[in-house]
Amino acid sequence: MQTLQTPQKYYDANGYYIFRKLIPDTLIDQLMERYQAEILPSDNYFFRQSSTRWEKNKISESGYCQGSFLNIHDLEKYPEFSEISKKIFCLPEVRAALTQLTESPNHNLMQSMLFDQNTATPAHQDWYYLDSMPNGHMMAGWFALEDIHEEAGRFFVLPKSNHVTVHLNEDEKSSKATYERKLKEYTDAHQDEIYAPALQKGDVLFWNSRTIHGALPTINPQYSRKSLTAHYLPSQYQSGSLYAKVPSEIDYGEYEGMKYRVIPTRQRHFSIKTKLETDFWAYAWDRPYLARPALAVKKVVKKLKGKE
Ligand SMILES: O=C(O)CCC(=O)C(=O)O
Repeated sequence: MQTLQTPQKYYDANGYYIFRKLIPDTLIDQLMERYQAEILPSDNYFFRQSSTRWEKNKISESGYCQGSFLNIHDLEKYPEFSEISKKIFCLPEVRAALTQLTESPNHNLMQSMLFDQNTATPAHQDWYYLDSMPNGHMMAGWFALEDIHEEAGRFFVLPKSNHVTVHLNEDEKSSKATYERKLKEYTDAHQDEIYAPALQKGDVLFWNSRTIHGALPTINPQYSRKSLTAHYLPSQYQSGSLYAKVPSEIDYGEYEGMKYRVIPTRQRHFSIKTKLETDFWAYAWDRPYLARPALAVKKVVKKLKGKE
C-alpha cells in the first residue's frame, strides 16, 4: 500500500506514485474554461500527440475533441491558455512532489499533452521516445481534470515494470508500429497485473520513464476523459532517449524559476512545409523499411548542418 512507505520508496519499487488533490479545482476550471471557449471551437490546425500530425479538431457526437494535443504549454496561437497550463505544470506543489520522488531539487518540463477524450494510448515505456541521458531518470505526471469515469477508458500502469527490460530487434528499435506491437504482446501476457486507478479531479499519478503504461479502451464514448500529462527531466541530466547516441539539443524558456522546453518550429508553427515534414515522419515511423533509412539520412543531414 502507498501509505505504508515513503513516496520515494514506493515509486522506486513500483514505478509510480499517486498524489491526491495536488491541483486546486480553481486552476483546473480556469484552464477548462479557456479550452471550451478557444481551443475546442477553433478551426486551426493543432499538432497531435495521438497521430504526431497537424490536424484540425474532430468533435465526437458527445462534443469532445477526439485527437489529443501535444505541448499545450507552448502553443503559438494560444499564449494565455498555455500560460495557465504552465501554472499547473510548474505549481510549487507539483515541484515538491517531483523532488520527493527523485530527490532532485529541480526539474525541467520537457513535454505536455491534453486529452479531452480517451485515445486508447498503446502500451509503451516513455524512455523509447524521451528520456534522460543517462537513461531511466525522466518521469511523467498524469493530471486528472475531472473525476475519471470507469467507462471513459482509464489510464493504466503495469506496476514494477520499471525494472523490466524489453529486448527489441532493429525494426522494433526504429519503427513505432512494430515497437507498439511488441509492448502489446508483453502487456497482454501481464493483463492481470494492470492497474487503472480511479482518479479524481486534481489527482496526479507520476510514473517513471521505464514504467509500462497506456490507456484502456473506451467503454462508453459519452464520457470524456479530460486529463493532462507532463514529462519532467531532473535538471542535472541531459535529454535524449533509450537508443540515442548523443543528447538532444533543447531550447529552454523559464516559468517562475522552472525551465520548460520551447517547442521546435515543426511542431509549433503550422505551415504547409511543417505539415508535409511531420506527415512524412508520421508515415515513415510506422514502416521499418522507411524509418531506418530516413533516420540514417536525418543523422547525416544533422551532422552536415553542425559543420556549416
Ligand atoms: O493519457 C494517455 O492516454 C497516455 C499518456 C501517455 O502515455 C504519456 O504521456 O506518455
